[in-house]
Amino acid sequence: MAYTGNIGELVKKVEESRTSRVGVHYPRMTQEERRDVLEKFHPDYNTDGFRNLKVGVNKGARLPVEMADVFETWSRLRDRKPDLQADPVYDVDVLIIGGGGAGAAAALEAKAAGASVLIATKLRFGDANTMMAQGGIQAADKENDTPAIHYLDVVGGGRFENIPELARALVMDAPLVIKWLEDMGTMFDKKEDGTMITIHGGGTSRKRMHAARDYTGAEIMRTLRDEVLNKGITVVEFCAAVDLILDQNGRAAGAVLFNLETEQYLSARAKTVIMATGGSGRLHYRGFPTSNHYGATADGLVIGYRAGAKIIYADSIQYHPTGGAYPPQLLGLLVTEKTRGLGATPLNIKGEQFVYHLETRDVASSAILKECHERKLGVPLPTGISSVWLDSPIIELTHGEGTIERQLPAMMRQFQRFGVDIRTEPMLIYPTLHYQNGGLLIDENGLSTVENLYVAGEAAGGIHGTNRLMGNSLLDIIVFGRRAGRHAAFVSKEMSVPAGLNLDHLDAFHRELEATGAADGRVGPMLLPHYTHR
Ligand code: MEZ
Repeated sequence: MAYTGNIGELVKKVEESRTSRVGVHYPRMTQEERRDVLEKFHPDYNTDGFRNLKVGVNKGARLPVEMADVFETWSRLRDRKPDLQADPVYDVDVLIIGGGGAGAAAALEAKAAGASVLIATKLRFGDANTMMAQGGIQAADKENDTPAIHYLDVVGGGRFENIPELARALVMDAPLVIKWLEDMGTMFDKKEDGTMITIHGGGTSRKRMHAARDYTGAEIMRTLRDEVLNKGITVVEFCAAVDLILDQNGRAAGAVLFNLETEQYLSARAKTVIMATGGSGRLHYRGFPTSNHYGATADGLVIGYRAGAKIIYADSIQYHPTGGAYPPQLLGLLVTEKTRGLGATPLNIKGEQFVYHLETRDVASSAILKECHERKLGVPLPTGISSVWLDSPIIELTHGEGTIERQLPAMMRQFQRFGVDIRTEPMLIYPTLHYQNGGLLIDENGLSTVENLYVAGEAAGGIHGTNRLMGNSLLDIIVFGRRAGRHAAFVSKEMSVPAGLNLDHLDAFHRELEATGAADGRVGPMLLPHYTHR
């Protein structure tokens, strides 16, 4: 029992109300109530944490301050431009930057289409947010469901801001993606008769979340990584892209890589480039803790933007309602939404539910912030923060003993390490910085606004509008990774070797920084969080 003292006393309120909550659904909010709680409590609606970009193609756009700061940075190559006319260290058709799920999926499709492929990744192959996604991947492949219904959920959840063609591509490819993964060896949870077990996530109107227990991302990444290695695709690890190389026509034609171990700069020439560098949670917007991987420092956004790629909805950040709050070692770590999907309920200090357990993430997070900060009904923690309960033991009462061990084994172990048995004790949670809803603007093939530069995964924007639903990220990395890989390979086949390689866009960007005084000595991309021990 990790809950002692005051918290130990407060747990009793949760226990007292538990049986009265089994099978009873707290009312969902009306659209007006949702709008109201978002406007008052969601961090994206608080103008304080934003500023306008002073330079680049989206000059004037509103960005979180921390993101604007990394966008407005000097290139690492400012005083040390490599000789691009010399033979490049790597020379391929398709250069993929990033070794998470999107990069791996893109590599497999590009290779299958006959292209020569290189994956360059900042850390180790598979060290990425894909690995850390837990609860599942959405696809409308059951009889009571269709991609059209999935589409309505996606755009409703996205506050109707999604680019329709991208949302359409997402849902239409989804059933095929599940089959593709399964054929490669991903082990999804199934019933004894072989049908997939699917459950709800926040904001879904059908049970379409396919999972591998609560380590779905790790299982998908395992499959993809094995397949990439089996296909003999070259992967260079600990090599971060620090800037894109363009050709004489302004098309993407490679990247300058920085080897983190040897500290050498290497050039990679390519006919096409796929940016699959992931998100930016490690920028810790507004000081929030994050569920994100260590490498999530917005690198791809920074170098893509410098090369002229447009961004969309970069001011839209997702705070996952259920980040760990206590014990302190769990602060910010993901408590998977599958926990809510199985019926766990958010409760205040009185043991009272205050929000329907499957509201979308933006609404659920806002309701928690309201409970803690306006209604002052959060559970005060010895660490000085306020939190709310997520009543996990109710899952056992609803679905039967053993459900948590079977369906949430990773979650159970994560809390058990610190003395909390989530089968009998509720969790303490608070919103955590989870996802960047926007990113570099793409089309249905993953093509950015810079010719021959593709983007897939969290670095891409427009698919999810301003609020992504659970399980649509593991889906989008595969959908747009595959689309980008295929298209890039196709384009590469039609092209001759790019000529006139240059880094002239850096000079232009630096001139803008100089003229506006925007950079203030900062160098980017960041590559590792500022608290890294180097
Ligand atoms: O899509 C996600 O972000 C996801 C699966 C996270 C989770 O809560 O498990």
